[in-house]
Amino acid sequence: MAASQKPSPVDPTPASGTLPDSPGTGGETHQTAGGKSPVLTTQQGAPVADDQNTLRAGPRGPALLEDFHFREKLFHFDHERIPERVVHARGFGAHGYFENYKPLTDLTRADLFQRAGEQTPVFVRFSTVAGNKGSADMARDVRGFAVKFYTKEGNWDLVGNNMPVFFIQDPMKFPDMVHAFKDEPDRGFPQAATAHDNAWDFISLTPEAMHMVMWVMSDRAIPRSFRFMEGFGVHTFRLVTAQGKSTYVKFHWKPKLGLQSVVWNEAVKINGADPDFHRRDLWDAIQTGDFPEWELGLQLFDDAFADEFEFDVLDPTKMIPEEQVPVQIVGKLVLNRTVDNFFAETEQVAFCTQNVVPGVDFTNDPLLQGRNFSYLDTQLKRLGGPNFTHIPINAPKCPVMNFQQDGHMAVRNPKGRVNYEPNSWADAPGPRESPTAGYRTFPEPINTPKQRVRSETFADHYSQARQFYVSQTPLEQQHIANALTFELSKVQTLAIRVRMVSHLLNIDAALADTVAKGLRLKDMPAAAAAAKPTRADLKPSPKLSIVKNGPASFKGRKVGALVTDGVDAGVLAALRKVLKAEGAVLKLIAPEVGGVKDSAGTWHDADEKLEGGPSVLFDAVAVLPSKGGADVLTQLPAARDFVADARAHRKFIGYAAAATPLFEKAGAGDGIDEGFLPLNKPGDADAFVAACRKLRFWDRAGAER
Ligand code: HDE
Repeated sequence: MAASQKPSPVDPTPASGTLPDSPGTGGETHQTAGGKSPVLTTQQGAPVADDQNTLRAGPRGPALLEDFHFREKLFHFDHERIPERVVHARGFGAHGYFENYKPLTDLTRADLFQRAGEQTPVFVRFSTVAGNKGSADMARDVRGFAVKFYTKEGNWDLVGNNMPVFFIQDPMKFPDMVHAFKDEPDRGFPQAATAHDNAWDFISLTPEAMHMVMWVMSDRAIPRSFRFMEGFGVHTFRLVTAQGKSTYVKFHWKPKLGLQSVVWNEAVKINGADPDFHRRDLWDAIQTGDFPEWELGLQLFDDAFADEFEFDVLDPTKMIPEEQVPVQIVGKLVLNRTVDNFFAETEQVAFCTQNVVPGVDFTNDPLLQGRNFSYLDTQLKRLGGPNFTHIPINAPKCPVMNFQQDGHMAVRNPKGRVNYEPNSWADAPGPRESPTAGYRTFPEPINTPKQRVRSETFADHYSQARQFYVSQTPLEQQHIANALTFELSKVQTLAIRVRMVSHLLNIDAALADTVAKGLRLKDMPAAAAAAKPTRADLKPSPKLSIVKNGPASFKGRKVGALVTDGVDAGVLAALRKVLKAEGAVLKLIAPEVGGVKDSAGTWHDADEKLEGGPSVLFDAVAVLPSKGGADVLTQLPAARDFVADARAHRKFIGYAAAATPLFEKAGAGDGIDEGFLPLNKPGDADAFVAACRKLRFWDRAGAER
């Protein structure tokens, strides 16, 4: 059997083409039940005759060591796992491009920003932080938002989060922080949750964390979708021109579809109904051609601003309100391709904050400096050697020319004799450095003693925490208070709860009071000692609220329609049409997964069986039983939950008149408010979808469940 050039079925991802083709089996095929299949081979390419039975001495005898196919198969299987990321283990990635709107030559020499309309390939990985690889998507947590730009002058990794600040100011504290947040070491739980003693013990002893705590207790920590959340580079970076001029920059990603989060009770239920809620959402959107988009925004400032700003721009627990330094939009990020192989791409992608390109530089933010060590270091453990840059997902898409060689799994091996420089091989001297084209570090003057200290300018821990809190709508403030109360109620040590409330007193007295009452503290503690008093004069920043920055339309959102046999054919058709025009999705939920027959006798396949499609999975719901169908639904607990949850989560509910008995049975009968919209005739669909653009009927009376 002759080897051919055709790739074998185990050929690596085609993404970058840096790996050689495996020889395969000469493209021979076999007729099988499923059609023509290529011949199965060992990793060495030898064709396999029997993949069902091990080689043994006689039909009932012992296995033989000689069975190279079995041993190789098990050996490979035994080594399938690599260490999961110590943080951000659970993630989901996709490919796309960044498109630059206009040349930014005056700001940076970074190649990707030089030409209007130029597209640079990217890979983006979203993640939760604390949970392990198998944890649920909707944990209350920060979301990672890591972008790898494959530029013509090397890979630039912007490894950000969906919150613009961080818990700590010094990288020395990162291992302590992560240890405290993750499952407790003696018991191995709780998983993917900070609602436990160790986490709040650490936080309550770390006043610098208070600003970030406000963000993590807000609805930002339970986003409805990766597509509806912002991203932030967090640290102050530098942009540097070809002439060496530096401008400070904070990077922002703004979702084109606006911001949206879920409410906590929904989050808890989503984790049960669909632990893959976020990854499925991104996968579905890309697969159906509804490509998620964000715009890249820059906050630009100089030393003069940095000097007069109330806080230190090197302090990663502080942000710069957009009202103070507006965000300038310079380009867009489009995710338009899901991965071919989760492990090869999403798992093996290695983001390193040290990956910058000429024109982008670091500042002395201590956390950023610490990260620059950690990310490179962690890949060695995770990916097994220094050649992880040879893996297609990590390989730059521009020439890589240097004399680094060998090591585990070296794939990109240079030819020829020269492996050092300088050399005197005139015919093929190999690459040499270029003082003009090469990366040049911004020559920031440093003249200061070496010491282990925390800068005085980092000492105000409460003012921006307060500013965040007072920038929220009353409902969002209530959610923060509820989240703090919930988390601290899971803390068994009273002293920790009390210590946290003493910090809240420095942020907002009413917030501290609500939480103290929610926890039923016997006495209000004294406010925590503060290095700097809280500034109450910082203006609220409306950009910090999710509700104030919602979408302009219902695009990208989902309606779950609960239907039965006899559902009004005209209403269903109209709803489908109006939602399609809006760019939203309709999913049909029925008592049986097979589907329903509408009033005109047309069959509709269901997307979900009722028990598998609770209302928490949708942005709005329509309850469209026929008269007879309503009798069936009222008997089904899942139908009652569908309605009761949608109502409690303040969703817009479209409904057929026949649904009223179900509402009564679900305890929602006398609570039919303006968030309930009739869907009795085709013309009603427009008003329903128009209402849905507001996402939630926040004015609904009664507490959220
Ligand atoms: Fe990370 N972080 N981090 N982090 N981080 C990692 O790198 C670390 C920080 C962020 O999808 C690790 O490859 C230190 C801030 C994201 O693959 C590790 C410090 C921000 C991701 C690491 C921080 C982040 C990571 C684990 C404090 C927002 C996931 C696996 C000095 C700006 C990237 C890995 C992906 C991952 C270290 C703080 C974001 C261990 C030491 C601040 C999005 O290297």
